[in-house]
Amino acid sequence: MNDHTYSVSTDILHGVHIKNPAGALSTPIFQTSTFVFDSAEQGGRRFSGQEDGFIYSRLGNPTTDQLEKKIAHLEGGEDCAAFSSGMGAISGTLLSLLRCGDHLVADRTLYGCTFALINETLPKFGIQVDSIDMSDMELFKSTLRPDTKMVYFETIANPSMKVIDIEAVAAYVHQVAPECLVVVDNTFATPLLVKPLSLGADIVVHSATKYLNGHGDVVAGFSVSRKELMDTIRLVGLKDVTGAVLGPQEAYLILRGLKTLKIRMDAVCANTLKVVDFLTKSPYVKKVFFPGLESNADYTVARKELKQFGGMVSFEMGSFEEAKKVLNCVKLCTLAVSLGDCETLIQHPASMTHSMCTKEEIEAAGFSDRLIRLSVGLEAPEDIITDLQQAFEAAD
Ligand code: LCS
Repeated sequence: MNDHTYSVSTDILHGVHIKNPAGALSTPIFQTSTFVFDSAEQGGRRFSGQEDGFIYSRLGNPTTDQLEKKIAHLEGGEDCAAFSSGMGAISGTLLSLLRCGDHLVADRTLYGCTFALINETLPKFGIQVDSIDMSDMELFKSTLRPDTKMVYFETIANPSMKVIDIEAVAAYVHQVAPECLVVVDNTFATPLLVKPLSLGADIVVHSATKYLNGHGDVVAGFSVSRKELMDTIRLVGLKDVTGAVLGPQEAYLILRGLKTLKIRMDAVCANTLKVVDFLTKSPYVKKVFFPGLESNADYTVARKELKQFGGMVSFEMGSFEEAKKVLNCVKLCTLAVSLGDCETLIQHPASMTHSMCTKEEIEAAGFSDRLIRLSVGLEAPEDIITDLQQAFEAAD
């Protein structure tokens, strides 16, 4: 770690001091599954933790290790574990720290697979789940129990973009339920918009498939927290339960993608404001979901919590058929799930990313089958807007 306090752009590049073999500027890809010991004694010392050093790539790899240090630094955590997907990070984290009989409170607006993990899989293992609207602080306070073990939500929720007050939730949880861990999925915001750990969260998880990598060529995830929790997450959730280890090639690509995170996020946030302005004025659009809109119920929280409002926007058309037609009529926006890539991606949550949720669960999560989700990319914003306008007209 460096002694200087750098601005974010510099910090991403230089905040963690890394010395590569042979003076290489970029991190080499250590494409190896295992590491050679000098002696049987050394192998024993490494396994017992008496000596630092690599053993086997499911337990650690130099390329991945550098990436983990960078992400821990960016999120302000003591340690980070890299996983082979966001779902790997989320399931590895939750399954490391919860056990049969534990009580979990989760927000009801979550990425579809996370929603399914929490509401369908965890109860099969005897974990009691309350899925509620955590924006309602009174409801949250009456749902949290002194013995609740975990609270889970997304900084900017997928796909309704709601923003929960991390600081208020964490302060209340730590006062009322001392053993309870506050886990926040920071995928949509990235540490550039908010650092949940600095607001009192205990663990941050990420799908690095999105903005952190940013180039649509990697599936990856992270869990970041204090050392003591990360030891458990790494040794149980990553090593034993999921084995969902990130490969060194992917780690290299994320290290490369991270170098431009700040300029990508700034450009995407600026483009999104223009696209949102167009959407709010469009007669074809019935409702826009974006944290930076004053009409948004969470606007005050979003202004307080987020440095910028992000690159994700959802909007409702008049009907399901119209929404589908818009998706079939776009020419520049790319019809694909995922988000946070250089290209603008457009998708239909009810039939795609959240298709595992029932109609009632979708309604409870605050959206409908009329909703379209846009991940604004790095194209010129006027081109994105022209494309949406022609798709709206063609779908009418
Ligand atoms: N957390 C959030 C907020 C997500 O949006 C996703 C994936 C995940 C976790 C899981 O990450 P993965 O395992 O895919 O790396 N979200 C997707 C989406 O909205 N479209 O496609 C995937």
